[in-house]
Amino acid sequence: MDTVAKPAIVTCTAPVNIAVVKYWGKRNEDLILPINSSLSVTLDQDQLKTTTTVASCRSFQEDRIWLNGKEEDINHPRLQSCLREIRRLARKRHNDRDCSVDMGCLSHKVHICSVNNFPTAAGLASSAAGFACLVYTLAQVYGVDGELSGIARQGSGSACRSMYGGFVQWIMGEREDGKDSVAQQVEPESHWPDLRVLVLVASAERKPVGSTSGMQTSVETSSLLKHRAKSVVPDRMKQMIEAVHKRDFDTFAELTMRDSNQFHATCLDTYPPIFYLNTVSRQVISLVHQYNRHYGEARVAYTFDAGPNAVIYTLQQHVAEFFHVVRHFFPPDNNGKKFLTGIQVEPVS
Ligand code: 2P0
Repeated sequence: MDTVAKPAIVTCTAPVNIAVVKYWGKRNEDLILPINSSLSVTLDQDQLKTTTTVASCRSFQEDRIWLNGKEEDINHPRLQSCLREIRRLARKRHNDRDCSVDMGCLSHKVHICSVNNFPTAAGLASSAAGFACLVYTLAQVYGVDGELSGIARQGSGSACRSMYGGFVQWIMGEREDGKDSVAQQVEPESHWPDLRVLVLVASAERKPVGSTSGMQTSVETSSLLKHRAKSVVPDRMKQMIEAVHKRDFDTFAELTMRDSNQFHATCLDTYPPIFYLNTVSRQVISLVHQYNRHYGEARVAYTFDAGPNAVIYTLQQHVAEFFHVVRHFFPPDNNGKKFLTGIQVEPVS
């Protein structure tokens, strides 16, 4: 009687990150090398996360992947890059005589299931959590550890930042092979315990222009993007890291809003232009500025990614009042269309 092959199964979760200095534009499309460094905050994975299960078994005939219950093409070049790189690392470890790596398992095919607990492709960094989770889970299956953000980057640029908690920078690097284009923790989440994040969902619809093609068109057509990458972001990264170190919310807030605004200005400067913000997004921007003006200081900051949903950074002591103000100006209607679902999320490790 033949023994039934039992799969080795590993499940992991990975959090979303929200950039306060945005990544937009690549200098190398294949290796996913950016034209500027970026900085983000990793969110609490109890609320916004990807969960990935990888099963590896000698009876599997081929690698396969299911995203949110639907089978997708495993031959997608970015998926293949991540699989190839993790397997290469595992093989290398084994050749370096690390016996914890089971060579048998290296020849096994994998089945991958990945689910998000938030709307995919609505500008909520789903690919970041998705590829970070995929790379981390594959690494567990193949028994590899160490610096993995350079592999997650090859799945989706912003994914490299989700490999760490707290405040994370993605250093653009200078090398052509991309080996120095990795993520690095700037501060752990415990550094700023009263920082809070609110996600205001203005629309859960799929974005009209995906980030990958959007930034490609911006690189080709926007002179503002070139100016931003060369002359704005390098200083802004230094100022942002300094503001985080000092827990200086006023500076953190202004830099965050300015950077979001400049990112959306580069989208408008792209030809043909890309519009990610909608009427509700613009109303939220006005509301935040009026609120801050009322108090004579920056108490809340908005930032928008490649979609209309607002992410609000604030401090614990202002959450209840600001949430009340948002509810007042954006009351929920019966269809849930008019308004914004608010989720409070904390930065995490
Ligand atoms: C960011 N975004 O820094 C910026 C802000 C969207 C706006 O990273 O082509 O999905 O996979 O590298 O990572 C979205 O870009 O693009 C993104 P690819 P990705 O978070």
